Amino acid sequence: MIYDMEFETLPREALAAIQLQRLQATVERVYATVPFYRKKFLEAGIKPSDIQKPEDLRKLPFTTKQDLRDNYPFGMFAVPMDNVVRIHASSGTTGKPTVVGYTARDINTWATLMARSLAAGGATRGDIIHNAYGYGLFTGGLGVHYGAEKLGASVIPVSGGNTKRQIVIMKDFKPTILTATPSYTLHLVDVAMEVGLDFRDLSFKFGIFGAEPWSEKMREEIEKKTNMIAVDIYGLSEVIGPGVAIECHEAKKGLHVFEDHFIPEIIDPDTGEAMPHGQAGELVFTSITKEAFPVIRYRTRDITSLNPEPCICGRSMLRMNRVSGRTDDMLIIRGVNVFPSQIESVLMEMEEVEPHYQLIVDREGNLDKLTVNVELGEKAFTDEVKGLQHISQKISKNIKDYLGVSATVKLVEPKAIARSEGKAVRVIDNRKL
Ligand code: DLL
Repeated sequence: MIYDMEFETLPREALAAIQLQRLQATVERVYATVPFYRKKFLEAGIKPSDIQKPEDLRKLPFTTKQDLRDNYPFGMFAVPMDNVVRIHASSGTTGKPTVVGYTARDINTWATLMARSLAAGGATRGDIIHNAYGYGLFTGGLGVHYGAEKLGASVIPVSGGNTKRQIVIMKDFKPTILTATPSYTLHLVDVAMEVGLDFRDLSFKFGIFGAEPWSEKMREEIEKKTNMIAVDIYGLSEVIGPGVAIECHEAKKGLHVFEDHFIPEIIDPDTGEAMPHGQAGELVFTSITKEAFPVIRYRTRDITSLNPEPCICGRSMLRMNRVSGRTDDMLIIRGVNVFPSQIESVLMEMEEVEPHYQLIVDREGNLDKLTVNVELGEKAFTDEVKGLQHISQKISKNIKDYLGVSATVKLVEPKAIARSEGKAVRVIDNRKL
């Protein structure tokens, strides 16, 4: 029995009461212990005692990634270092990494949340979990690891990389759950094939995939190639790591947010105004139980919407829809806004190409130029009549028709695009150099 599970089906009013009480305690604590928050609250004219009802959350100022950078490395911690037992960091492609800390109680909270996540994703104590998320400063590996142990499952701490050896382990240890990024999963499938193994013949039942954006089409592709049920898991280091939200394997339709620990909001990224349920905007989180590194109204830059509809699984927690991209990932190509995930959806409609792609953006004179590199699949080689030029023209036309942006499509040989052991690198924006 996983402790805390009773929060998942609470009536909404009961949940709101718990949230308010935990929020008040958190606000009081950060005001007393983190100079950054005290200063921000004073500037906004807010005292902890002003938080009297759930809507009062909106009176609090936002926290941004830049605020965390300004307080690098430990300036946002709300406890003395004596009480910090673990440190993680997110690699950040620009600037300094974001550093987060955990007390012993935070580690226990996180393990419980991950046990609940794995259970929602289909895992039980009888399962063997092949954990191919990277171990180290990244939160994926250790986050899943502690959750799996708390659940009572057997965890194989294989981490990312050494892919051929992973295939041997999968064959011999017969794991039933795979945890990895969706892009690394596709790489595992390819490498298995190279050594003459069909992934569908392995013993997996469920895959718990996240840490990067992926599309519904990508889910179909992975399920088809692996014969497992694929669920989406979401999280970020600043909020705790994985275990912020997950799909239930029953519905696979939106990710239940663990609202007894994190309060989600959706805002208009330009104005900061609250957006109604159902409308897409920037996801904001407030943590209400963390000790070492609480965050108040943290702007994630992830774009999604919230769905309050009841779910067939019986959980009363709000669902967030699949993250479609990040505000800072959005490419503006000659004035048109494009997310890599939208290009992915177009590519995944085409049988002739594989779900391995990279977007290259350059500036030629004053004009933006988008090049889509995509790998050819086997089907492209058997389809002699139409030829490669026809395929690239068709992709260009679909991108133009669906997204309104012109792109040069370059078909590259199978395996030409570098594989990642963790998060895939989908965009190379040379304009930023
Ligand atoms: O990626 C934590 C994690 C590990 C989540 C394992 C799921 C599984 P960070 O490295 O801090 O933490 O990166 C967080 O990754 O703000 C999103 O932009 C993106 N991301 C994470 N999960 C998803 C997902 C981990 N399911 C950043 N769909 C987040 C889309 C995701 N994007």
